[in-house]
Amino acid sequence: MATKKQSKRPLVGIVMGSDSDHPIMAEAAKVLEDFGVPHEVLVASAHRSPARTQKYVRQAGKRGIQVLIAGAGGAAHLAGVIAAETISPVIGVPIDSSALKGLDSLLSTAQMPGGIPVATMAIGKAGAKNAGLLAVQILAIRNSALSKKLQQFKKDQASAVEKKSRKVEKQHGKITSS
Ligand code: RP5
Repeated sequence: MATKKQSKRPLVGIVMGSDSDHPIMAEAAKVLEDFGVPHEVLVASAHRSPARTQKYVRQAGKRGIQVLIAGAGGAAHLAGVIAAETISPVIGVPIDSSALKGLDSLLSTAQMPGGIPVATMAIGKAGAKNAGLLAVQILAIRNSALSKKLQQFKKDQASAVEKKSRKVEKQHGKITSS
């Protein structure tokens, strides 16, 4: 069922409700690639292919998947349906694919009843990127190499802000406290 072939056993499963979600969910896959985390990517819909979704999630844990990322738009039940079938952490990404621009997906993904947690990210690409990062952070709890990579990522991100600030300061004059 997995669509992405990798040499190592995948640790993260990225599921999306439709191939139209792929340009957004590719952001999560990119983060995992950057951190060298083996993962798989597939389309399975909570509404259009419920049996496929259930089958995938039930087998995922047995195959070594430790974290699941689910992206869906509209009446977005995918993350919740996946969370109902697993004890692994589930990260939900609301996709802005409907007339309501993702507010519907955000609420459908976040407003889970007590007992079935879904870690819900921001709407769209930022949410997908953060889903990838959160998956890395979860795996890093027991993986010191990943932990070091995350620390370096934070440092690089902070340096990038300083670099951008220097450009802006050049135009407007350097502030004394930076
Ligand atoms: C949702 O419906 C999918 O996750 C997607 O965001 C949205 C639209 O799907 P398509 O009609 O583009 O396949 O289930």
